Amino acid sequence: MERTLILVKPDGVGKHRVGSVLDRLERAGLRLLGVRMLKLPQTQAEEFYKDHKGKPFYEPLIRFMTAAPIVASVWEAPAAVSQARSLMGATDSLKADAGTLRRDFGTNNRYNLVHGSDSVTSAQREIPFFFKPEELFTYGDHDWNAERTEARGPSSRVIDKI
Ligand code: IDP
Ligand code: MG
Repeated sequence: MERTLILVKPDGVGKHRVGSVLDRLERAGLRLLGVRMLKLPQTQAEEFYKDHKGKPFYEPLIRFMTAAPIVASVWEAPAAVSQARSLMGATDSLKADAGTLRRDFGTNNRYNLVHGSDSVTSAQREIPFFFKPEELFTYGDHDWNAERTEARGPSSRVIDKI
């Protein structure tokens, strides 16, 4: 199993597309392990994007990412990193394939709606920026129905209808 970090960037929050991002990941079968909204502090943004320091787009990228709240989330699937990157599309929203999040809701190569870890190693570095281990959940799809599952046992009450 792989884990990946997905950020709905400030433009995605401002465009009311948080639900669209989470919805596409959920529908594709990735499992949500944790989610939170925050305003990215300057120092954290600089550290997060430190590999891009010195590039012409670095300073405006930091200004963009710290300008308004983001929504951070962690997802799990057998190939979570590449699956999420496919759903996102190419960095430049204008060049991303039709049907991808960036093409459908992004603006250009800076304001591109979402961040997704580009490798398992990146995900392992990025996830702790936003989540403590105990803030990520391990659960089964049917855990919510524990009462019904127990009811199937020989000595349990059967609750089919309320
Ligand atoms: P990625 O988000 O698709 O992995 P990166 O190359 O890691 O793309 O760049 C990080 C972020 O920096 C992009 O998501 C985008 O917001 C911004 N960015 C990348 N290239 C450019 C550019 O050429 N102009 C403006 N912003 C850029
Ligand atoms: Mg990247």
